[in-house]
Amino acid sequence: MTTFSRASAEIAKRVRAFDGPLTEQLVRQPGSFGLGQVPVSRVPNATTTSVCGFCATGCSLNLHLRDGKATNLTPNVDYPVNLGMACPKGWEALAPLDATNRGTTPLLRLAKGEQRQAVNWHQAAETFRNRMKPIIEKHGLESVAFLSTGQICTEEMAYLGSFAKFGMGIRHGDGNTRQCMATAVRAYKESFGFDAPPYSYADFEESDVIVLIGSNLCIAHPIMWQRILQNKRNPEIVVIDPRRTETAMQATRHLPIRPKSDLYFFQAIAAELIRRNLIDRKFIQERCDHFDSFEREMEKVPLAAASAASGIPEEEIIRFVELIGSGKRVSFWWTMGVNQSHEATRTAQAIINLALMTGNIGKPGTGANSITGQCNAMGSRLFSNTTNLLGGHDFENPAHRRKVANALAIPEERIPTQNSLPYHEIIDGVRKGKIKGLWIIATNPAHSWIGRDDFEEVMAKLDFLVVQDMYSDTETAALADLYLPAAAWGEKEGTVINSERRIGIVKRVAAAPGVALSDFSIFRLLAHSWGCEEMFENWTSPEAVFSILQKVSRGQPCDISGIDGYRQIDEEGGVQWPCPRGNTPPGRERRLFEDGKFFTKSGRAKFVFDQVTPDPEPPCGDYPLRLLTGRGSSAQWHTQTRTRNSGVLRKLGPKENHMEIHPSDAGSLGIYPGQIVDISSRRGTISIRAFITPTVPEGSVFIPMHEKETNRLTKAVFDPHSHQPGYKSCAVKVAGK
Ligand SMILES: Nc1nc2c(c(=O)[nH]1)N[C@H]1C(S)=C(S)[C@@H](COP(=O)(O)OP(=O)(O)OC[C@H]3O[C@@H](n4cnc5c(=O)[nH]c(N)nc54)[C@H](O)[C@@H]3O)O[C@H]1N2
Ligand SMILES: Nc1nc2c(c(=O)[nH]1)N[C@H]1C(S)=C(S)[C@@H](COP(=O)(O)OP(=O)(O)OC[C@H]3O[C@@H](n4cnc5c(=O)[nH]c(N)nc54)[C@H](O)[C@@H]3O)O[C@H]1N2
Ligand code: SF4
Ligand SMILES: [Mo]
Repeated sequence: MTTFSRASAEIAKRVRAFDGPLTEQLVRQPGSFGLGQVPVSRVPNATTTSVCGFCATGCSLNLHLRDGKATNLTPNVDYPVNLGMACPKGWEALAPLDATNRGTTPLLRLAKGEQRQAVNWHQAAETFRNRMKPIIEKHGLESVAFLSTGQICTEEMAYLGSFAKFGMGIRHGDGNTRQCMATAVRAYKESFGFDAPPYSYADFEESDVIVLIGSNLCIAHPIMWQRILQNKRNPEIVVIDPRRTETAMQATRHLPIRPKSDLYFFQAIAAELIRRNLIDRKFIQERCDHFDSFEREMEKVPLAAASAASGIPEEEIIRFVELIGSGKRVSFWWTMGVNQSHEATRTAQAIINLALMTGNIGKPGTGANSITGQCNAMGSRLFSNTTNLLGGHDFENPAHRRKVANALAIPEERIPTQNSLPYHEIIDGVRKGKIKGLWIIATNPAHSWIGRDDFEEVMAKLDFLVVQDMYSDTETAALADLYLPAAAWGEKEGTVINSERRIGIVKRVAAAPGVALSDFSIFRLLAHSWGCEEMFENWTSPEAVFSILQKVSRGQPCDISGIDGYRQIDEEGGVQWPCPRGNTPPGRERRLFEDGKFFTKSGRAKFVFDQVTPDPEPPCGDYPLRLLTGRGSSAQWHTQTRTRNSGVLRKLGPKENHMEIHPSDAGSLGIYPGQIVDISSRRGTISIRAFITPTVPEGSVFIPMHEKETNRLTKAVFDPHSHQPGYKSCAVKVAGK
C-alpha cells in the first residue's frame, strides 16, 4: 500500500467515526481536527526536528522519517539546549506511541458499575455536553471543574482553559503544575513581580559556584547535568540534599541537610553573610526593597541553633558562606526538594534573597533559578488560564480582563473575576459533594496525588468524571465515566516552553491510533458541541492559536509578540521569552534582569521572608522514620504510563521499585537485603522490597514516586502561600514481614 492510499484509508476511517451531523460538518472544514494532515509529514523520507515531550530541559530531537512516519531519532546537534545529547527517555521517545494499550476510541460507562462501551466522537461530545450542562444549570458554575497538566502543548492548554472558563463558564480549573511549580511561581511573583525564571542554560557553563538545592539533576535533568560538565571554569558544585544522590556523589561538596530544615539553614547563611559583610550593598541599595527589615530579622538567627536543626556543622556552614560570598559567579538552582514542603515559598525566597544580597543575578553564571519539571510546565504557568488569566495576567484585575477580552474578541463579562480554587480544594470540593462534574486531562492523580488513599472513593462521589489520556487504562482513566482517547507527543503539533523560557516546536511525525484525536482537536470538538464555537472561530489550528496568544502577551514580561510564527521558532532553534515586537533582544541564549530592573511596580526586587514554621508531621515514637519521595531513575517518568511501554527503558530502570533504608536502621529493625517489608504511615500500609543503602540518611527512608502505592502514605499538607503539596516528608514506621 502506498503512503497515500494508506493515508486516505486512515482519513476515511476517522471520518466514519465522526458520524453525526455536527461532526460531519466539522470534518469537512480543511485542517479541522488535523484530519487533512495525514500522511504525517509533507516530505515522506526526510529528517525533521521536534522538542522532546518528557522533561522541561526541552532537548531537540532529529526525527528520521520513512513514508512520512518517524522510524528513528537522534539528538539534534545544532540546538542551543542539548547540543547533540539526549537522555534515555529522549532516545526512546517514539516507543510509548506504539503501545497496545493506547486508547483508540472514546469509551462511555452508561451506569455506575457497568463496563464501558466504545462510542464515536459525536456521541462522546454530545455526552460531555448533555451530562455537564445539567450539572452547571442545577448546581452553578462552581460545580464543574477541570484538572490539567504541564504535558500538552501551550496552544492546547490555552484552548482548554479558555473553553472551560470563557465558553462553559466554569470557575475552577487547576493543573498538576500545582504539584510541581506553584511554589516557584508564587516566590518569583512576590520577589521579582512576575513568574520569571531568570536564567539560560549557558549559566550552567559560566558559573564558578553551582549550588543545587533539593535537585537530583543527574536523574531528573540529565542533559542539564551534561551542561554543567561542559563548564570549563572548574566550578565548585554544592549539592544540598538529605540523600547522597547520584548528583551529590558527583558534586565537589555535599551538604546532607536534615529534611525540612532548609528555611532555617538559608536564614543562617544570610545572617552570616551579613555578619561577615560579604554582601553587595551597592546592588541591594540600587535594586532591592525591604532589605533593612530583612537584615534586622536575620540578625536574630543563631548559627548554633540553625546548625543543630539542619545537621550541618557550623564550620561547614561558614565554609559555604565564604564560598558564596567570595565574589565569584554563584548560581543557585532548586527543584522539588524545595518546592514540595510545608514552608516551600519562603524557602524558595530565602534562596532568592541569597542571590540578591550577593548581587548574583542578571549576570553570566548567576541567578536564583527554579528548574521546571514537565516539558511544558512553563507553558502551563503562563497560558493555561488556571492560576493566571492567559498570558500571566490576573483574573482579579479589571484592566487585565479588559485587555485579554479585547485580544480574544470576546465579551469582557465572559472572563471570571475570581481565581480558581487550588487543586487540593477542588479535590475537597468533590469530597464534600460541591463539585459534581470533573474533567481530567493528561495527568494521573489516582497515582500521583498526595495522600491519595481515598482518591477512588472521592472520585466515586462525582456525577460525571471525564478523563482524557493517551492510554485508556491509567489508574485515573480506569475510573472515568467518559474516556477520551488523545493523540500523544509526536502525533500532533504545537509549542512547549522549557525551563529557560525557550519556546520550542513539537511536530507530528506519527499517526494517532484508532480514532484518537489531538487534545487540540478534542477541545475544538467539545467547544463546538457545547455551542460556543463562535467564541473560537479563529482558533482553527495550533499556529492560529499561537498568534492569538502572541497578541494576549503584548506588554507583559512574557511578551512573545515579536516572534515570526512557528517558522522563526523552528529555524532559530527555539526562541526565549521575552521577544516583544520591534525589540527582539539579540542572542540565542538570554537571561533576565541584565539591566537590573525587575517586574515589580517599583522596578526593584523584594526581600520576602518569614518565621520558620513547625514540621507538620515529624517522626515520633509510633512512626519513628521519615519518608522521602522523588524520582528514582532517569528511565522512569512519573506514573510510568509512557516509560513502561519502552523495552529499553524497562531494562534501564529497576525491575521493581524499592524502599531505600540506611544499613543502621535496617540493622536495628532486623531487615535483610531484598526483604519485603510493610511500611505504614497514619494513612495506611503498603508492602515493598527493602534496598539497604547508605545513600539515605539514618532515620529516613526513600520510595520513588514511580511506585503507585507511594502516595497512599504521604500526608496531604500544603504550603500556605503556593498551595503546593509537601510530598517530600511524612512520618512512617517499617516492619519486616
Ligand atoms: N527521570 C525522570 N526525570 C524527571 C521526572 C521523572 O519523573 N523522571 N519528572 C520531572 C518533573 S515533573 C520534575 S518536577 C523534576 C523533579 O526533579 P527533582 O526535584 O530533582 O527530583 P526529586 O527526586 O523529586 O527531588 C529532588 C531531591 O529533593 C530531595 N529532598 C527531599 N526533601 C528535601 C528537603 O527537605 N530539603 C532538600 N534540600 N532536599 C530534599 C530528595 O532527596 C531528592 O533527591 O524532574 C523532572 N524530570
Ligand atoms: N510522592 C510523590 N508524588 C509526586 C511527586 C513526588 O515527588 N513525590 N511529584 C509530583 C510532581 S512534581 C508531578 S509533576 C506529578 C506528576 O504526576 P502526573 O501528572 O499524574 O504523572 P504522569 O505520569 O506524567 O501523568 C501524565 C498523564 O498524561 C498522559 N499523557 C501523556 N501525554 C499526553 C497527551 O499528549 N495528551 C493527553 N491527553 N494525555 C497525555 C499520560 O499517559 C499520563 O497518564 O506527580 C507529583 N506526585
Ligand atoms: S533530558 Fe529531558 S528533554 Fe532531554 S531527552 Fe531527556 S527527557 Fe527529553
Ligand atoms: Mo513535576
